[in-house]
Amino acid sequence: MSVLAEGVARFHPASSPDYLPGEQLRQLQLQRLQAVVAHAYDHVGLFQSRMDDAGMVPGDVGTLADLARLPFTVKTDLRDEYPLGLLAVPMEQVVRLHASSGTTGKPIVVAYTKDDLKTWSEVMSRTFAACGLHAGDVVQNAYGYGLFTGGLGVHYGVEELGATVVPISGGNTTRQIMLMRDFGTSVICCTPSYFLHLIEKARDMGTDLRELPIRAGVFGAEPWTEAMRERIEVEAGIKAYDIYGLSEIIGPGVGTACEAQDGLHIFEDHFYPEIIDPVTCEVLPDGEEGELVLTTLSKIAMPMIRYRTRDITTIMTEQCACGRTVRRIKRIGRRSDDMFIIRGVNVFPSQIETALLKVEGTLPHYQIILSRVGDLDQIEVQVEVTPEVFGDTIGALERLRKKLGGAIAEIIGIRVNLKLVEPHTIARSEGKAKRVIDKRG
Ligand code: DLL
Repeated sequence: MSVLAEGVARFHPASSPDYLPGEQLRQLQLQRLQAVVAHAYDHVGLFQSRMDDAGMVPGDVGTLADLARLPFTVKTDLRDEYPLGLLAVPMEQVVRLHASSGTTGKPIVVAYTKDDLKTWSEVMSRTFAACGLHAGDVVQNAYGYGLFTGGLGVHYGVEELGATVVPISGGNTTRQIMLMRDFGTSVICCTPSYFLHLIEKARDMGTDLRELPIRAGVFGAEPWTEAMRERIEVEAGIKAYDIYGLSEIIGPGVGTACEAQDGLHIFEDHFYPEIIDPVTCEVLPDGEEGELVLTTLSKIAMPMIRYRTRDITTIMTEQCACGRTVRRIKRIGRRSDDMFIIRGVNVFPSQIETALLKVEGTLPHYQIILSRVGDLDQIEVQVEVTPEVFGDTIGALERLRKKLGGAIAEIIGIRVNLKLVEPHTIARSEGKAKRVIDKRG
């Protein structure tokens, strides 16, 4: 069989777990859940003591609903057990470590056995299949290689699918554009904010991405809005797919958009999703918004039971037009960690992004600066504007400021200090964008 035929066969509706009939999927999930809970209980001290405290033994998990009785795992557990206290296998079975830098203190470390790496390649190739990639595609991988899971996770997924990976990593933007042209890159993988930088750099170099063979982007690792997706699709002439994942669970490959581009399918045969009320910790029914909690169903080196992601979303209830049976979550627009409170109002960066993308004359580059004057919190939003507006009259800038100020106030309910700045003023990211600078101490 040719590589193309194999790739297609592997992900054919009849054989991919993405299309398992509901009952079969639930059965598989239950079997795997029982096995992973027993594995974690037998080999990880923290899980064992938490279950003992809850008065539970692995044999108590008789149905998928019993999952809701198990204790949660949180990010600080990984920090407290730094580096490898949550390892469930002897070190001789670990073939890879990754780490997530986090914003403060020690990173969190995650480990993989050979079988875990196979699972990861599988879910990543299913991700790419859902995004319409196939053998023959030239995939430029501009996620960072190294301890970050983005680079290597994408890398092996592309190879597993049978497409060509160009392992360029992040940064060196001029070279990215040269290779995109010379190699006939058909798909780019990076953070959405880095892709915005690429579009801009290409334009500065006199290259219009719409005239290159690139037809799709596989973007994730940070929140981005639907409005940003539309902007990227128009400006680069590509389809922009959203992919989701986190180091604690596996890296990228937890969920992906498909051709219908309406939410992200979770690879439920490996990662079981629940939505909880972040305050009461009650499990919410599908269709309600809350915090995503994930349980790994097949991870061996470092299983995670009911990991609280801090990501806010909703499990969608309708069947997807693409025919996949694995459930979908809505685009993750916000993390509970990203929320800041200004004058008693909860604000998420994505709300600012939605507002500014509605107003003509602005560029999709912005930053939010929080400070304190006396006892009062201040919020300043810096937004780049197009060269045309910037070079226009003071009156034109003033009109734009009013319009944008109004659009932001309409969404978040308070007025912000707006600073309209020249193009290229705000620092560009090569990985995850830093949208908020908090100087409040
Ligand atoms: O960012 C893994 C990844 C790499 C995902 C490449 C997609 C592509 P961490 O560094 O551990 O892992 O960060 C995980 O990033 O909990 C979310 O808050 C956020 N995140 C990841 N993907 C998305 C997305 C990788 N598509 C954290 N939309 C997660 C919104 C995302 N947020």
